[in-house]
Amino acid sequence: MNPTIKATYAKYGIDVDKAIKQLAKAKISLHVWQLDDVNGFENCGSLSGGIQTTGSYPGRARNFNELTADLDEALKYIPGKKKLNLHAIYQTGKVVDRANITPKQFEAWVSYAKKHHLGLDMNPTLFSSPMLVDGLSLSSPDKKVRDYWIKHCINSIKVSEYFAKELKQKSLCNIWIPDGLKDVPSDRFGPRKRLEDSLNKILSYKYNRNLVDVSVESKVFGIGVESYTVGSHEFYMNYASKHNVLCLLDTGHFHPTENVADKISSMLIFNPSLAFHVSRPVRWDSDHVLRLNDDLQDVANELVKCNALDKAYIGLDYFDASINRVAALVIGARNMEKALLIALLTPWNLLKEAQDKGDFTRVLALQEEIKTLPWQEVWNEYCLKEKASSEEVWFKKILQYEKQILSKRSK
Ligand code: RNT
Ligand code: ZN
Repeated sequence: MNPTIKATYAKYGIDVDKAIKQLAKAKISLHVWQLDDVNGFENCGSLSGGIQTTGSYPGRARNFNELTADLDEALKYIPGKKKLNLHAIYQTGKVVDRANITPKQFEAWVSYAKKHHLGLDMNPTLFSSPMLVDGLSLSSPDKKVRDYWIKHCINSIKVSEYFAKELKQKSLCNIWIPDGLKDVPSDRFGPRKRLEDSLNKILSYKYNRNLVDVSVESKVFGIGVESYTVGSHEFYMNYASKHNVLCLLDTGHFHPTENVADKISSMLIFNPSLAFHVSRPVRWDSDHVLRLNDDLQDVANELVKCNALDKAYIGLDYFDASINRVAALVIGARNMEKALLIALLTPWNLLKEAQDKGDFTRVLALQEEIKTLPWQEVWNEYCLKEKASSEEVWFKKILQYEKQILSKRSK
């Protein structure tokens, strides 16, 4: 590491080597669904549940072999510790009904994860299914529908336990349901009461809490479900603290002017941990690729300031079908890492001290001053150490991959 860069940061009390070490330990869970437009391997028809991918860039991964080939490529360019975030629709081998998934359908993923030293996280898939009746799953008025999804969720938690045991690291099982209504509801209480009851039934399966954390993901609205979302933030925040599960904050699931980063410190005062789907909403929950923008930086800053890097689950969640999907995964993941690095290179002690002294002029001056510190030099060093290519190199390599592999795939 260039000694002048180190000295520049040392003036602010920042140890660059320590920052790099901390970053190398932070786990990012890469969402496999960016690579295939959330299709999965079940052939379950079009995407439903109020989410949508837009674009028709060639080269979508159509099966396990193609998807893992794309992952092989992406992983080369993403520094740091990684997990893969799976959905139940990525079951492999002979497809079984979603309610009946077992570890067997995920063995191929475990082998892949072992080979690449990855962890695995799990998500039951409660969308893109004929059992999503009138847009409702766990909150459906029909007991058969609820029971079907309860079974699916319990089996997904079991798959998570299997991941954790095999890979010797904790696995997150995150429950997101699309349930909601297009127009003004006659009854808001009933569906929420049924959702509470379904979740209680899921949690009556006593999973090993040393292996698995269960999280619940709230949302504000979806396409076609604009007026009411059963699993709102208030619903899950209360449910999670009462039942000792984690809240998952998807950064695209709040009102557009709400600051999601501001929620982190409050959540961590009352909860042992927290989970994330880091996304980028553009005017709505559009799931654009992460940019290194102020919103992302704010989230990374709060995670570092709250000392939460080793306890929070950081998963990515976006899906852009209008550009090279492998590049999309790499760009977003590298931006997440960059934001964390910048946060780790920030003199929070000095900033907090100035705030507590009421010296707000100093706070503002310092906040602006640190923006021009040479974090890119540290980033290059980090990528070198991690054997992840530099900015100029990775993009060229992905273009070659596109030419040789992706462009040959038919739609
Ligand atoms: C949808 C949620 C959910 C999905 C993925 C595929 O709005 O964000 O997390 O995006 O699980
Ligand atoms: Zn999400």
